[in-house]
Amino acid sequence: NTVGIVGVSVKEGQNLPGVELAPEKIRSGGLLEVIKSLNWDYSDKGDIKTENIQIQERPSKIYKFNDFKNADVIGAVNEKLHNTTSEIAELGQFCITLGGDHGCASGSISGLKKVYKDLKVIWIDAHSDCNTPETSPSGNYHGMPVAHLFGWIPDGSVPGFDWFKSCLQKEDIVIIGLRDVDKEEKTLLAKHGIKCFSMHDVVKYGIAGVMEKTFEYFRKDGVDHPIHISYDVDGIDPTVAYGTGTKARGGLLYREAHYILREVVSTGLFVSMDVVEVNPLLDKEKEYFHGDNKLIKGTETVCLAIELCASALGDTLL
Ligand code: DIR
Ligand code: MN
Ligand code: MN
Ligand code: MN
Repeated sequence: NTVGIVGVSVKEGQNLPGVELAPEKIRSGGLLEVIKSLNWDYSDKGDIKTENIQIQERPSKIYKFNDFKNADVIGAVNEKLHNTTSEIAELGQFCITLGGDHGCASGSISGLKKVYKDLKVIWIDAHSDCNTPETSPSGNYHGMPVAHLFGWIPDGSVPGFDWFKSCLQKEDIVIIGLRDVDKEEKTLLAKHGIKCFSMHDVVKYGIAGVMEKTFEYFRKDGVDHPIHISYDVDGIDPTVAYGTGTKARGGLLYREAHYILREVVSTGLFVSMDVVEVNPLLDKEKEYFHGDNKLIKGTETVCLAIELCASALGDTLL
C-alpha cells in the first residue's frame, strides 16, 4: 500500500502567517517515519508553493479584493493541487494533502472527484466554510470551499478558477464539529438541507452515534461510496489543537478526533484526507512517543497532525 503525499504551502486563504510552514514541519516532525512504521510505502510529491505561481493580470474582476482575497493565487495553487490529487488517486494510492489553509480543499476534492465519481466527504470543522463572496464577513477563501464545491459560487465567476467545476451535491457531504457558524451560513445550510452534526449533536449522540448516522446517510442508496475526510484541526478543541488560526472553544476531544478516523478506516472505504489549518507559529514545541517508541516532534498541533495521519493509515490502539 502506498500513500501519496502533497503539501500545500499556502496561507493566502486566511489572515495569519505560519500555516504555510505546516507541510515541512509535519514531514520533519516524523510523518514519513510513522508512515513506514505502519508498513506503508509513500510517494512524496513535495509542496505546492505560491512563489512558483505566475499570476495573470486580468482587466476586470467580478469580485472586489475584499470579497475574495487573493483569488488569483489561490485559484492557481488549487489547479496544481487538483492535478496532483487526481494523479495520486488514479494510481490507487491513499492521498494525504497537507495544508496550508482550508482553501486547498476545493482543489484536493475536485481532483479526487475526477477519479472517484461517487466520492463522499466528511468535513470536520468548527466552521461550515460555506460562505460565498457575498456572505463572507472576512473575504477569506478558507471560509468558502464548501460553497464553491457545491456551485454556490458560480463556475467561471472567480479569477484564477477558470478551470474549476463544482462537483458536490448536497447528499455528498457531512459536516462534523460545528460551533462557530456565521449567520448567513446558517441560513444557507438550512435552505439547502446540508447534513451537519454540531458539537451539540456530538454530545447528544456521542461521537459513535454521529459516525453511525454519517455512514447511514452516505449509504442511503444502499451502496458503498469512497470517503474523503477534510480535517480542519480547528474542529478539535483548542486545549488539544492550540496551533491554529481560528480557534473556537468546545471542540472535539483528542480521543474523538481519532475515533472518527478509526471508524472511517474500519469501513474499508477511506481513500483520502486533507489535514489543514495547522499553524506552527501559534503553539509550543513538544515531543511525543508514538507507537514503538517513534519520536515525533514539532509543535503540539504539528504532532497532533502526524498522529491524525497515523490513525488514518490504520494505526490502532491494540
Ligand atoms: C469565518 C471563519 N466563517 C470566515 N472561517 C474559518 O471567515 O468565513 N474556517 N475559520 O475554517
Ligand atoms: Mn475549515
Ligand atoms: Mn475551521
Ligand atoms: Mn466566527
